[in-house]
This record gives sequence, C-alpha cells and structure tokens, in this order.
Amino acid sequence: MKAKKTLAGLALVGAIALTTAGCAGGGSTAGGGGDDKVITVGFAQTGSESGWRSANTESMKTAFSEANGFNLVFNAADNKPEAQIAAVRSFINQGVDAIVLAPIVTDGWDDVLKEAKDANIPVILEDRTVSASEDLYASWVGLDFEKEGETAGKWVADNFGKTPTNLVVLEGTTGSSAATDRATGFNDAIKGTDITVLDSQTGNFTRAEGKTVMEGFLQKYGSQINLLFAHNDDMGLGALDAIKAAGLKPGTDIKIVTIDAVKDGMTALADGEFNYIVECNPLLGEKVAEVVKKVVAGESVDKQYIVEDQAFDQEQAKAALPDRKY
Ligand code: GYE
Repeated sequence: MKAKKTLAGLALVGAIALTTAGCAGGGSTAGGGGDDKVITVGFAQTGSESGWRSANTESMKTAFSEANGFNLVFNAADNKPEAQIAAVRSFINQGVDAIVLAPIVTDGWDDVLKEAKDANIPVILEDRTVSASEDLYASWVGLDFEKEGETAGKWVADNFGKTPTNLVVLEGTTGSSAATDRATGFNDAIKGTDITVLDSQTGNFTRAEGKTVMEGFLQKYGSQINLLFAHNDDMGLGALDAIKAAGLKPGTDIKIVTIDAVKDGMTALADGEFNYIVECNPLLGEKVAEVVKKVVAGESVDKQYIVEDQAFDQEQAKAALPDRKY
C-alpha cells in the first residue's frame, strides 16, 4: 500500500485525544460496553532490531497503559515472520478486543487477518504495511517510506549526481515495506545521475549486520566507495566501525546518508561522521491508541494516518540534538 495523504500536527491531535480518553477510562470492567471498559489489545511488534524500534515500543507501551484504559498484551517476534503470525493467532485465541500489528514483512498476512475478521477482532496496523486486502484491517498509522527514500536520493543526487560517484547500499529487512519503498523512492531520485550503485545488500536494520555487510563491501571495493546509503541509522552506525577499521574516515572519505534520526544517528551526524539523515518518526503510540479506542467503540476512522517526517544535515542535527526525545 502506498501512502495517499498526510496528516500534519498528528502528535498534538493524538495527545489531546488520549488525555480525554485517559480521564474516561476508570479501569472498570462494568458491563454495557461503555467508555470505561478496559480494552485488551494484543500488540505484535517486529522485534528489537534498532533504536527506532526501541523508541516505537516505548511509545506504544506508554500510550497503551492501564491509566489510559488498556490491558496490553505485548509480543516481539525477533524479526521472524512465522513467529509474528503465531503471535497474532494467539491473540485471536485469547479473544482480545483489538490487535495492533507492526508487520515485519508485507506478504503472508491474508489467512491470519481473515481469521481475525471472522472472530470479529479488528486489526490496526502501525509502522509498516501489508499487501493483504484493505478490508482485512481497520486502519494503518505509519510513515511514507517511499518519500523518505526519495528525500535521501534527492540529497544524494543534488550533492553528488554531477560527478562520477560510487555508492553502496545497506538495505533494511528484505520483504518489509520500509525497505522496499525506501529503495523505490531512492532509486527513482538518483535515476539519470552520474551515481553508480556498486552493491546493495540487506543488513536487516541491525548494527551488527550493517557492520558485517560493510566489511564485505570494503574488502571487495576498498576506497572505490564514495558514498553509503543505509536504510536506517543503526546499519549506518555499524558501518562506521567497519569504515574506521579499514583506515577510512566516515563522513569524509565515505559520505553517509541514513534514515530514522534517532539520537545515536543524530549524534554521528552532529559529529561529522554522517552527512544527512531523513527522519522517520517512531512516536506513533498516541495516535494508534486513539484509533484503537475509536474502532473498538464502533466509530469511523480513516483508512490511513501518515505522520510527517523532516530531514537533517550536520548543522541542523547540532541544533536539534539537545531537544531530541528519542
Ligand atoms: O526505520 C528501522 C526499524 O519500519 C520504520 O524499522 C521502521 C524501520 C526503521 O527497524 O530502524
């Protein structure tokens, strides 16, 4: 699914709605399906692969608190699609009121989403998307990954597109909408420039794999590499170690562009080791909780809510870092 529209000021909207909901939720389980019934939510998280993911999990746990009227059943699937499908199936068997799913990969959801629908349990997607039919879930709260990739690609094209430049790419988890859409946006933006993609491999959004794959790139191409695009900060941070170990200077000998803008990434950018970061906002919890409350109450919601992202160069990172919340 591709993002179709943007909702600005989302954090504020979500914050207001949550405060109101928090007041109404007294934690009582009194019958009648009124506002004060505790809502049991099963949340199937991808795993804990990155700083973005940690911030997202924390945001979700804060929003789905008891004080806000929720009973949260949390599962992190260690980035194993089969384990995540099993977690959703177990939420269905437990008879939760709603399921929130951050799908690791796009494909393979049709059967279990149909099972949830047959059991009358609404599913709300957060973060990534699925290829299953839209009528199998109530809503999606997420980011425009293709636009993130395009923003990164435009910066690369503007700064390096007119001289022969060799690029390597660390891709996110294969089959995830975050990786697929970022690649599409980026590749479209660098089309027709003087940039050559020497290599592109997955580092699964983790620091450890980012480092290993970058070591391989360096062994193979050495100082031919001018530029690295990493689909997230963590892989870029792992690559820093590999680049330094090879005797090269990150940010200077090899320019680095990443996505996420978590604190460690922003610190590397402010320190001159990264060159540009496109933000991906992980603080989706309040909006997701607001949507879940509405869906469970039978109120109508939009099919998708897209959170806006910005981008940072080194100077902008220095200015933004002191107030960065994650
Ligand atoms: O960029 C990465 C995480 O799906 C947007 O997943 C998310 C991505 C994020 O592991 O750091």
